[in-house]
Amino acid sequence: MSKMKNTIDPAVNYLLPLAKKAGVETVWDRFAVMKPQCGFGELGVCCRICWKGPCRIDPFGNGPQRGVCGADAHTIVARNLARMMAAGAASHSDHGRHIALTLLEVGEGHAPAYRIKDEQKLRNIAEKLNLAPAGKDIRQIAKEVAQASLDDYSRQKRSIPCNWAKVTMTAERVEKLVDLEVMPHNIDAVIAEIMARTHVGCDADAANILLGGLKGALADYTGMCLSTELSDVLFGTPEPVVTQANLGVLKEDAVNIAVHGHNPLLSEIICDVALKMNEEAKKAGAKDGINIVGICCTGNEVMMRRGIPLATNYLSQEMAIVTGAVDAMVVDVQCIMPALTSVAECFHTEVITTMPVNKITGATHIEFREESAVESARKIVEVAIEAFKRRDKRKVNIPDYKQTAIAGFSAEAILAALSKLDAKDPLKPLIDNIVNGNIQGIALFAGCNNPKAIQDNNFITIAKELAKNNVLMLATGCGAGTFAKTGLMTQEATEAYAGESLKAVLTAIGKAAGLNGPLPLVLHMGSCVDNSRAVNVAVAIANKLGVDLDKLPLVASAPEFMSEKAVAIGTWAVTLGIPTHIGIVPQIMGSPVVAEFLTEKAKELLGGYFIVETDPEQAAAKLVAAIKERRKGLGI
Ligand code: XCC
Ligand code: SF4
Repeated sequence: MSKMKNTIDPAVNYLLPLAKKAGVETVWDRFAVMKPQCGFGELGVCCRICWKGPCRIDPFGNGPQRGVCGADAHTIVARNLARMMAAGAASHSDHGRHIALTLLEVGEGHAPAYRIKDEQKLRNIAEKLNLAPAGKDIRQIAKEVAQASLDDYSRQKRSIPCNWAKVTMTAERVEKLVDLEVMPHNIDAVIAEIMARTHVGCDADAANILLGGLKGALADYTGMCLSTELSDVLFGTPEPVVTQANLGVLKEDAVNIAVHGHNPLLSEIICDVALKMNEEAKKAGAKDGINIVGICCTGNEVMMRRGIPLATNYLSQEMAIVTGAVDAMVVDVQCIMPALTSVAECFHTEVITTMPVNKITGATHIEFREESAVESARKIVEVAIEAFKRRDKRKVNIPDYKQTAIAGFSAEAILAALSKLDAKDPLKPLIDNIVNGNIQGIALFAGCNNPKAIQDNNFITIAKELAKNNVLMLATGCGAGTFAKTGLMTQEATEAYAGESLKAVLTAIGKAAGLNGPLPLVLHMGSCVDNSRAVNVAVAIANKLGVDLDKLPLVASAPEFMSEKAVAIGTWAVTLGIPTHIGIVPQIMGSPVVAEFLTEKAKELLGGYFIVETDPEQAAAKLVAAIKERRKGLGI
């Protein structure tokens, strides 16, 4: 297999031959032997929902057109898809629940490892949630905000929308979604409802199942909003920070601890504890003490708030271990390849699982509990130091690749930068420049990597094209990881790739904000749950213009997506009215009804729609066209 087929990441290309030599099997090896992948599965027409099956529909029309129960391709495809949305919503909202419960504990005076770091933000949230915070004690506010968030998991009245969904959208959007009966009232109930209605012999109408799915996607959105906002309260609202990305951030003379997964509850404490254990690392022979690096979205979380360097994104997580320099890889939830422990067998690396519901055979399990967070973190760092002592120097190969990355662009940080241009009306300079065409539109890049695409290539190709077309770009998740690794989150990238008018605007904002040059070409907004930050910005613009989100020159792209969470995110983006590109063929093509619903009917109903395009250049052209269409609609 030629190198260029797998990835454009130079660090990965450096390590792949070494992995091969060491007999390490990687995601790309497993993908290669998996091909050809099952055609029925690819089309979404395989049903395993009951044990009369598995049933599969013949896409060519010669074989069976219905499952044993009589379900047709449309029912089967829609059910499979809705269940993916439910799983995505479950993942994000479970993460949110942990954060909300921790905030409640803090309010109640338990959980000594945590505190309220951003009081102002907590007050702002309380205001937004109509909790009348004025004059209340901050701990009382914390309790009330946590409770209002937890109510979104327990409310039984179907007519009352989730708090976080209601207060974070435009009024017009809320009304539309209530009318369509897709506004969630209770995250958990909506997820359960999807599972129930897709049980054998229930909802068989594809469009109706999909509407259920949209509600699930909005439940995902709700969980995501509260995750992000409450994390900022506990750990601080991100501000621009200069750091580095790619595997070259590992240090030969340090105890390297990689934090991987999604939830900042543990990684934040590990960072605190590690600072205090530097001396112990040095005593063990690590001249440079402890070096924490991030992978996937836990990495994004600590990068945004602390400037911790990002080692790599999803598809190359195994490669971090192949460097031979990672002493411990600490994982929490989501996007952790079960393969990690097999790779670690060839090295000294300790893979440490921390969550009772996320264990991996072969890993060391050190359970994390909020009430004893510091002890768990301590134990983890001790295990890492012990592992460092066993490190085999001959196996260490740290690729000499890393890039500068400016991260930390929360909605608040973007507004703060803009307020340097217009203190009274910070959004005005941004809106003026959108209206006059200096900025043609805004694109949000989100989502994962997938071996079906060359790693990072779709992101980079599309972004460079959009930059040329003067589109302002935001990124989250592993997409943000891509841009950080490839140097597109730098001022130099703005100089090199931005169209003239975009460059002028980014320079004006950057200079006013004291950056001595332009803002970076792509603004890092955080982890997957932080996609809600981009919605915050979009809603602020929409409210100011007095239009709904489906009128804005705003697009989203998940060019290398793979996870159920990404399915949920993409779907809520569409539901909020955003044209959303996906660069991997979705497993729905076996049903023309479902495909048409998501790409055309959705546009009529919601204003947003999916654009499926695997060719990155074509995708960029389609995104630019979608932006142009929106501008035309606004008469600008
Ligand atoms: Fe996972 Fe968030 Fe996807 Fe990356 S991007 S592979 S979901 S870590 Ni959200
Ligand atoms: Fe087959 Fe119907 Fe059972 Fe699905 S639910 S496996 S289509 S019999």
